[in-house]
Amino acid sequence: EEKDGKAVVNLLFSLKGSKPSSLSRAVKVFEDPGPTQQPWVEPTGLDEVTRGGGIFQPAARGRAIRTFEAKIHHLETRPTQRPRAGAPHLEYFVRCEVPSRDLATLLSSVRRVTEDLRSAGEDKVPWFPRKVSELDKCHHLVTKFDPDLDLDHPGFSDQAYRQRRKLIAEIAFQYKHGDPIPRVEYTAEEIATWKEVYTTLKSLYATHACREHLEAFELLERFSGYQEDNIPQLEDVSRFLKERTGFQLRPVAGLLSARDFLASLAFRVFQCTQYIRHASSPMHSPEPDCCHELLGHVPMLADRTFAQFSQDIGLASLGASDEEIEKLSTDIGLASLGASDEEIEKLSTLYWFTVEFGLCKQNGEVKAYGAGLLSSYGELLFLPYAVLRVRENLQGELRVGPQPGPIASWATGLQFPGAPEGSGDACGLPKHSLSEEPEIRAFDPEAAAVQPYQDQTYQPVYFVSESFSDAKDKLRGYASRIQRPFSVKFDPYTLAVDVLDSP
Ligand code: HBI
Ligand code: NLE
Ligand code: FE
Repeated sequence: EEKDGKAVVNLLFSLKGSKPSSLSRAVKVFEDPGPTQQPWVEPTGLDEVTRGGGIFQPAARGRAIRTFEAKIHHLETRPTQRPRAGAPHLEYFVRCEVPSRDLATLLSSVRRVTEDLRSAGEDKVPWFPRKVSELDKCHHLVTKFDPDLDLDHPGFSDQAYRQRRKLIAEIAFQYKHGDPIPRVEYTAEEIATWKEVYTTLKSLYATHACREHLEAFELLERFSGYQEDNIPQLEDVSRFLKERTGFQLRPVAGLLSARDFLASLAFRVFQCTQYIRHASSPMHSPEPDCCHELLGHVPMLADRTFAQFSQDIGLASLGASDEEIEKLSTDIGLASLGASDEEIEKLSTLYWFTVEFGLCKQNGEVKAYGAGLLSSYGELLFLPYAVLRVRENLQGELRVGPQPGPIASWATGLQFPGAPEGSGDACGLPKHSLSEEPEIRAFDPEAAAVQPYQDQTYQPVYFVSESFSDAKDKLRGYASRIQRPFSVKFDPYTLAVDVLDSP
């Protein structure tokens, strides 16, 4: 970016070698860190940022690079995304402002002490939101499950319900980033549906929900209007989340395209429906509704690790190309070089098996952390019928049908809380006469990303992680293997995404 003889550049690099001599050469480029007035605020991923210690003390921000009269706007270190053996494991990200005439000199000096230098890239990438307010343009709805169009929707022949949905959708259509989210006055019937869902789910959470969900749920009951007789207002809940993890809500009229939905996660924005499911099917809804968002997603988004995990999926999705983006890009004259079409599909699938239907181990028990499970008491009640199977050991042999395979070592000894009475099998789970028992596999992003899934009714397959942070680490590994001609970096100060050309 250039303005008034000043250039603002984003630089991402690692230092050549890791010996002190090269460190001291680098210091000569970014000279003399000193005190700054700006407080040190954690960049994304608090847990993985190495602070202090190196040459870029937090205090260096805001100070001049003396040699070039440059100002450092932002500076941080983070682990290298694709570490190579023997190469440095830390990357440096710097945004600085220099007089335009010094830019070339600065870049060549920095190049001397760094490798993989990447700088700001503006025009080689397809359009995607670069700052949080541009989410106003991410509003492409998918008509699947629309009560006006889908004959199977439980509200299809209920005119009053469809009218109500239109009214509430209007809030989302009018909404602009930064507006307070308008409150909805819910009807007695809507509150009765909420009460049915809320009380049943609450009775299941103690045994079925993961610890993080239980903890946040308690806070939401205390501070954000979570009660059986009250549907919480999105504005109140959004404020709660902002304080916990920086996530915020924005209202959305229905099922969004995977692209727009994932893109918003990159900015720690969760697109949240405000209407409620039809009164005739409280136990399960194939489409998101406020029960799903408020009871399933919101408590999880209040957890730091989970919030980071969700944002990582979002960041990985930015710039992936599909036909729609292709066309749009051609229309406005941009070359489209994004990741392949398939990547968005794979990331949505990954999202599905983690954020929506993920299981994790806690104290030797399997617990639900997926929002789609935590908001459907029908599916939660059914979960203990799932059978643990090992695919990895089958070595090409394909088994079809409901008979359980050998019990994996990680699976033995795990107990499902509240498993229904029945003849227990080797891993403590009851066999059931259901024709198709769901199965549970160890979480592996490569496998989960291509696993066919079900969005009409209960899942035939679930993936269980060792823990959240394990799922997060595995996902990060997966995302770093996606080929993109650029990399993205979230700036938590401006809620914007910086785009950097690859070397
Ligand atoms: N849209 N409103 C909304 N809510 C979701 O949970 C949602 C979505 N669109 C796509 C989606 N979830 C996922 O199934 C993935 O495709 C990302
Ligand atoms: N099946 C979930 C529920 O009934 O709450 C909603 C899933 C939305 C993807
Ligand atoms: Fe969801």
